[in-house]
Amino acid sequence: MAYADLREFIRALEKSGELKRIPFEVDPELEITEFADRSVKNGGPALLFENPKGSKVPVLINAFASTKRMELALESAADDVAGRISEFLQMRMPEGIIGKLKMLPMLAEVGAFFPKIVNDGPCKEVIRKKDFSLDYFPVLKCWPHDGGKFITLPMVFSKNPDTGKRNCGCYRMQVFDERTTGMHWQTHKQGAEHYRRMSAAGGVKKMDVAVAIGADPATMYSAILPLPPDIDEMMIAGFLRSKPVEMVKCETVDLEVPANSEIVLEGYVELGELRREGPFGDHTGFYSLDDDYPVFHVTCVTHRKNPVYATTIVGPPPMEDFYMGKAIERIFLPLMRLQLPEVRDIAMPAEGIFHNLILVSIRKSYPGHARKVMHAIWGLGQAMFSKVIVVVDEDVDVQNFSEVAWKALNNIDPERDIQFVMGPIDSLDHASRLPNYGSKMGVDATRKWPEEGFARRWPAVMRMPEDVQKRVDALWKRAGLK
Ligand SMILES: Cc1cc2nc3c(=O)[nH]c(=O)nc-3n(C[C@H](O)[C@H](O)[C@H](O)COP(=O)(O)O)c2cc1C
Ligand SMILES: [Mn+2]
Repeated sequence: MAYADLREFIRALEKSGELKRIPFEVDPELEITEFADRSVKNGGPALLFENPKGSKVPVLINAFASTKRMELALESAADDVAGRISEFLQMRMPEGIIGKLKMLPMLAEVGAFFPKIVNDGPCKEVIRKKDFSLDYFPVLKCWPHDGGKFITLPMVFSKNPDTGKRNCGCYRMQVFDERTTGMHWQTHKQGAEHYRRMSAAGGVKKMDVAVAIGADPATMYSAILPLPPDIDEMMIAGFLRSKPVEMVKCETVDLEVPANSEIVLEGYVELGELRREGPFGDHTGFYSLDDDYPVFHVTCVTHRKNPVYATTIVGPPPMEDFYMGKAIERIFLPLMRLQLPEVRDIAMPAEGIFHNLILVSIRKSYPGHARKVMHAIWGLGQAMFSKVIVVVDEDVDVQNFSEVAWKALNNIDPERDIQFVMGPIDSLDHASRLPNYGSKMGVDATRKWPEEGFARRWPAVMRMPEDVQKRVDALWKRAGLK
C-alpha cells in the first residue's frame, strides 16, 4: 500500500524502530548536522527533531539513510524494484488471444502510473500569499563555513517551455532572506535547461518555479533520479509506489505540485538575475566554492497544518545520499542493460561519491569491448560524470571492492590499459582545470586477449579443488581448529 504522505512514512519508520524523536531543543545551525552525521555513521535511526531552536516546525532527517529505510521508503528492496523494471522491459505482446488477455492486468498497471490532477489537497490547508517568511521553517545551516542556511531536499518543479513537459529535480536552495533563495540547478540538469531555453526564446522575464518539501517517500525520492529529459518524475514516482501521484495546481504559478506535500513554495526565477551562492559543505565531503546561480523569488507559501520540514545533510561519506545513490545504482541497472546488455553489474563505492568511481563487470565478447563500455557509459545521461570507470570481467564481483582492487591492479599494464578522455564533468568537481569540463579515466582491467595484441600467456587464479577442501573440512575439525 502506497504511503499517503510523509506522516504515514514517519509512522512506518517509527513502527519499525527506525526513527528517534528528539523532544528537546536542538539548533538547526550545525547541531542537527552533528546529530545526523553521527547517526548515519553509527547505523543509527532517522531523527525527528520536535523542537528545533527558533521554529515551531519539526525537522525530519536521515529518513532514507540506510538500506532498510530505503526499502521501507520504496516498500521493496531496490533489487526488487529493478526486477519489476526488468519485467516491464521484457513485456512483449504475446501471441494469441489468451496471451493477450493475460497481459491486460499488466498494461492496466502501466496506465495506473500517470499522475492525477486533483482539486484540493493537504498542502493547501494553509495558504499564505501576503504574510509569509521562510524564517518560519527550521532551515539548517549545515556546516561551519557554509554561506548560509540551505534547503537541501526540495522537489523543484518547472516546465520545459518547448514541450510543456514537467520536470522535478532536487536542487539545493540557499535562503538569502525571508522571500528569496538561490536556485542551484547545475548546468547539466533539467531545471537549468528549461531556464536556458526560456532565456533564448526571449519575450518573458520570469520562469515559474514551484518547490515542494516533504511528501510521500517515493515522490520525494523521484526528484533525485537521473531520468532522461522530459520523462516525468511524477510518473516514475507513480510506478515506484504503484499508485498515481496526486497533483494540485499552484495558487500563483502555472505548475502542479504533489497534493500531499508538507510545504510548497511558489514563485519565479527572473531570467538573467544571478547571485553568489555558497560555499556549501557538499556531497564530496569538501566545501563547494561559491558561484553565481539564479535566484528564486517566493510569491506564495502553502503548507499543511503542523507541517514537517524534511531535510538532509551531505558531507564526508557515507551520508544519507549514499543510500539514496545505492538504490539508484540498483534500480537503473536494468535500464543500463537495455543499451549495454553485456554489463553484468555495476558498483559505486561510497568513497567515490557516486560517479568518481564506477566499477563495471562485463561479459567480454570482442577486442576492445571494455573500452566500448566505458565510452557508452560516458554517453549515458548523468553517467557522463563518471570520473574513473574500471571495467572487469564477469567473474569479478564488483560489489566486493577488495576483489576488484586485487584483480584490477594485477590485470593492468597501466600505459596500455588506462585511457584518458576529455568531456563534461560534475559541477561539484573541485579538481578539474575548469568548472564543468575536464578529464576522465577509463581502466580496462579485463583479461587481455591475443586479438588485443597480448602475446604472452594469461595465468589462472589459484583455487583449491573441492574434494581437497572437503577432505580438509574434516581434518580441520579433527585438529580442533575453528
Ligand atoms: C541531497 C541531494 C542534493 C542535491 N543537490 C543538487 C543541487 O544542488 N544541484 C543539482 O544540480 N543537483 C543536485 N542533486 C542531484 C540532482 O537531484 C540529480 O542530478 C537529479 O537527477 C536532477 O534531476 P534532473 O535530471 O531532472 O535535473 C542533489 C541530489 C541529492 C540527493
Ligand atoms: Mn528530470
